[in-house]
Amino acid sequence: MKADSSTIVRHLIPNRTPVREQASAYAPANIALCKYWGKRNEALKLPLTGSLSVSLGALGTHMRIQVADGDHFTLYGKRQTPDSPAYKRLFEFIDLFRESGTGLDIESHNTIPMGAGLASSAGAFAAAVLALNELYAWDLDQKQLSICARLGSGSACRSVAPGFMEWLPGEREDGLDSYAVPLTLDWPEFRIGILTLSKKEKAVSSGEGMTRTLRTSSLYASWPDQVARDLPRIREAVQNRDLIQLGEAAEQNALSMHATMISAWPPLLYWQPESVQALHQVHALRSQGLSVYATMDAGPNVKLLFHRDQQQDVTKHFPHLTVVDPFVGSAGFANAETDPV
Ligand code: 2P0
Repeated sequence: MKADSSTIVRHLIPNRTPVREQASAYAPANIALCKYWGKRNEALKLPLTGSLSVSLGALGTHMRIQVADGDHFTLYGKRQTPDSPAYKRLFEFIDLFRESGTGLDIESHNTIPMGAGLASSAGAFAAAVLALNELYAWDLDQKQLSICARLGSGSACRSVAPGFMEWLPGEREDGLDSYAVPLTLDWPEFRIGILTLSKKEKAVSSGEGMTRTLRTSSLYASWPDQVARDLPRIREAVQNRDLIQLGEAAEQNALSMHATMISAWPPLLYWQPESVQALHQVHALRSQGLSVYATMDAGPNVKLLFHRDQQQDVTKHFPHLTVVDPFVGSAGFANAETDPV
């Protein structure tokens, strides 16, 4: 039998009736240092390659799920209508886990803007799974939580724990070996700077973008080799807290991903003039001796990687930078708060 999301979920969760009245959870967004771009199975969100990310500390999703009469979804304090894309996508996901007839009132607040290439869906689906795990008292382990979150959005599997996470792509058709594992270490000096150049919803979603790239870009054939080269370099750099090795590999990996996007048809040119300008500025700063590197996702915004002792110099050149300590602000999120019945 061909595996689908609902059979995977049935395999993972012990019950489909809530045990508590409500539960809340927080999950940070994450930024990939080695990117996930391309799926081997679209329905199960199984990637063609591994990827490696770092969480975004206090930038993520707070979600509260409460048993209710009927379904409701409030996002940023605004009630979403059942025909809105955000409502449909969330409840389609929730439906995988619940008995039909259980109404849920879901309140979500993202601390990062949606749809701006900052992967807000990763924190959202991870927070949903963490909250459901409490509401239904499933007691899933981190690997199972990661698999469940992946079914909402691939990158969400890297948001069920803070810090550096590596997504093992797996080989199985049912995807039960495709999940993220933490690289258990901290790196107190490591900082991410987010240069928000546009908060506009992107025209082509990541999911659609990767499908298009896979189908139409001849450069995509080189992507798995690029990842095979970059992923071990990035993993090793994280383990050795080597910013230069990490920055060089991460920047090349991001630009290689964009090369495959740009060569897709119709082209996926997420870059804006401001994005290119920021990249040039990063290169100019490096030539002046500053260790600062750039990465970009499926959007125009540029993220900078640097050490905290260079923060002042970096923000002098990028005054609107949002600086994130990946290890601050997400403490305790793995233990979601709950209200017992
Ligand atoms: C990443 N991105 O590794 C890559 C880099 C965007 C560019 O993961 O289709 O929203 O839901 O699995 O997780 C964004 O992709 O896509 C993403 P789906 P998702 O962060």
